[in-house]
Amino acid sequence: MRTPFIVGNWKMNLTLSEVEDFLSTVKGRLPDPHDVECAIAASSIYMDALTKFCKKEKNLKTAAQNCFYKDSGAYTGEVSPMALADMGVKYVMLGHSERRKYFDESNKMINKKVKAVIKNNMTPIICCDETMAKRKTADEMNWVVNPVIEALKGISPEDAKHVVIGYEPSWAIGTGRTASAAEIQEACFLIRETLIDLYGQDIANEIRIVYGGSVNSRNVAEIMKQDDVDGVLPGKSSLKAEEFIKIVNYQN
Ligand code: G2H
Repeated sequence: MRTPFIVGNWKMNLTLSEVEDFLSTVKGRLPDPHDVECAIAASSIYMDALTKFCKKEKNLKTAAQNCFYKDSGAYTGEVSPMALADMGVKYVMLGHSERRKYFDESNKMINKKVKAVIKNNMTPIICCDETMAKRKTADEMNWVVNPVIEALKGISPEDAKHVVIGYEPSWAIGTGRTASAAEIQEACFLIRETLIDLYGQDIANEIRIVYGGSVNSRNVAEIMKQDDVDGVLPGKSSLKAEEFIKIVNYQN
């Protein structure tokens, strides 16, 4: 079945020495990867430090927070998916609500990035945003599933079964206001139903859906109990190594 997946999203935080402190604190204190798969999504400037650490510490995987959809060329300031893969990066987060909000990333662009990440043998963590306004007004099936449908356009069933979907209601991000376990399950169930429509039950059963939005060591266990929730994406609470260790060891 689906292995629980916990990805700390550091966003644009930490200095190199803080990254080194974090990694030395978590060393040897992460769960067995068969019980819980753990990853850190760091800024590209820390990919080298992180991938080197992860080669020794098999319980931690490296994730990038974004990348471009071309492998190389005259795209000043962008990060190549081919270069990330070459460094040993395993996952790339795409379409985080902060990318959509501050950098105008569209579903169309995210779809191109999903294809580029898969082409480079990495796994996309496709984030779909949901605003409170949309939840209140729009047709129930649209408020969270459209970004999933758009991001997966042209992705084969064989490739789709490896992707991770991140459900992140923007009203719960960095606000301290976590969605309730029932709200999270409701959205993740709708995402699963959409995946069934797109790819059939067997493939949909393999795809992991993770929740992000003010996750911490106190609420993680309840969120993880939900049927269609396969993991979490803690942001702020992943910055402190001791708190991250507690979150990933939620089963103990
Ligand atoms: C959502 C989450 C990390 P936070 O962005 O993906 O952030 O846990 O700080 O709400």
